Amino acid sequence: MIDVQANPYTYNLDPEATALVVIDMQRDFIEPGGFGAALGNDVARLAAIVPTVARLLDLFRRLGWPIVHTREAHLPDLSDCPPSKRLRGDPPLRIGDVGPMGRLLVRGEPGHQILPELAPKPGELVVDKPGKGMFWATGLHETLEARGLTHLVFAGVTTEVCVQTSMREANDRGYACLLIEDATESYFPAFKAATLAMIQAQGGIVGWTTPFASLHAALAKEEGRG
Ligand code: C5J
Repeated sequence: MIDVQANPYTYNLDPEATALVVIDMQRDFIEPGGFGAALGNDVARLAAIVPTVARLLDLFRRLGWPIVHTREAHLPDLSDCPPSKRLRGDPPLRIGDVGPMGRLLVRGEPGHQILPELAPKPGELVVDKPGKGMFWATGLHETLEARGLTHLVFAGVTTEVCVQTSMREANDRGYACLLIEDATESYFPAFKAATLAMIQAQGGIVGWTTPFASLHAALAKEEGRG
């Protein structure tokens, strides 16, 4: 096991059983003209973490450890999008409507793609999910179990929605979860801060958090071996 300095206390990472999970670093959430912007959000806040997520991906690639990328989106006929999700609120464009990056939050459209600088490489798992959580209607738990993975390092957007939902679901399924603080972001700074505090509270009730530098320092020895 490798000790990673973390909050609320040291995270014991299993080098044989750890995957990186990058949640929804899609154009639809991070670029102007996508789903996030249609909801009235300042997407520039999310773009700020791209360099740190890229460093995290590089680290896992150098180590040869598994990487999972998720994308939130729906089938073109929207049969996997509950009306309660599509009809919520009063945005100028809804899921499935045509925006500057194609139909919002629909699979195969330009906005569905992961940012080019974080694009998945061959051999990395790409999971399309219709919900906020990464296990709903994806079969991901079975895939991770089949590979013997027990430890998940999380990054991506948004902290309090898809990242937190996925991390809570993973925690309930028995994974030891570590969220990289500067590789996740929210449209709302207070929500990010609250999410980190919630995860750490009560002895790490949902898992652990740490800055990228702590993980990098802890894995430096492993990298030397790689
Ligand atoms: C949202 C996400 N915020 N990826 N999706 O609707 O967090």
